[in-house]
Amino acid sequence: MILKTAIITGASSGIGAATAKLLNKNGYNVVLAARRIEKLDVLSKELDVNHHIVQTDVTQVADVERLVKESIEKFGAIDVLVNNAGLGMVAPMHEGKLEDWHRMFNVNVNGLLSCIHKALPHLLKSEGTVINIASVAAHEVFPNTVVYCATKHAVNAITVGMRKEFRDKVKVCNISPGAVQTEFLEQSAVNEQTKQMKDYFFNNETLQSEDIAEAILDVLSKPKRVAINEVIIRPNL
Ligand code: NJP
Repeated sequence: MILKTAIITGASSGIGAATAKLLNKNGYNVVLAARRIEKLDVLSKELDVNHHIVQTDVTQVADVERLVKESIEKFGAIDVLVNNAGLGMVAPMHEGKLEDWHRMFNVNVNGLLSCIHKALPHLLKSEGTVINIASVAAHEVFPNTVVYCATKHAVNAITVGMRKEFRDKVKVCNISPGAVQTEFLEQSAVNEQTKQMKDYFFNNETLQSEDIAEAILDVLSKPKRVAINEVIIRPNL
């Protein structure tokens, strides 16, 4: 039997790692992409043989080209691209660093676009699926995360536009989580706003990475005639 192949960016922690495990357990070849190779090596011990690691910084086009090339060389096709690599910095705009704003756009938007651009010919061939990990911040704008919200609004626009252009050729879905207990807030500056958000994330029964991975598997498990284009998952609080 030919297994389907999924590239997962940001597979070294959180939602990406949980997705890699769940898809692999459910019969997918998984290609793990992230910068922290040591974390990918640890994750690989929990997977069956049908996986491949490509150290990838999604902001580097050459890395993304290599990711796609090695996925094809190893597994022959790309059926699923999970654009999950992303980060968010929490701060009011007057305290924000310009380099952080640019970094969020470079990873969350430009990196995602590089992955789509390089994988698209293969996804068209396989009639595959693109899953963009957007956010509730793709649909609402919150203070203290204004630039992050802008990046995720851009992701939403890309998903909506791709759905209109590709229709029956490539399925496209936004998975838009609320608060998920991951390393997400570790990147952020130490400030009052980050502290408040951490308190909310970790002192409540917010989402687990596995909840998001299950939603991704559910989207991928539908018959060809069914395209789920948007899933919003919030903590039940
Ligand atoms: O966070 P975390 P999540 N090139 O920090 C990777 C969205 N989201 O799982 O390169 C390649 O555990 C990084 O890998 P590494 C969020 O916006 C979350 O929560 O090794 N990869 C790591 O694997 C994001 O799009 C919440 O450092 C790069 C991964 O990204 C997605 O969920 C809420 C990279 C981040 O894993 C996964 O985040 C929401 C690069 N240049 C949306 N830079 C939430 N947690 O509450 C980073 O609405 N990565």
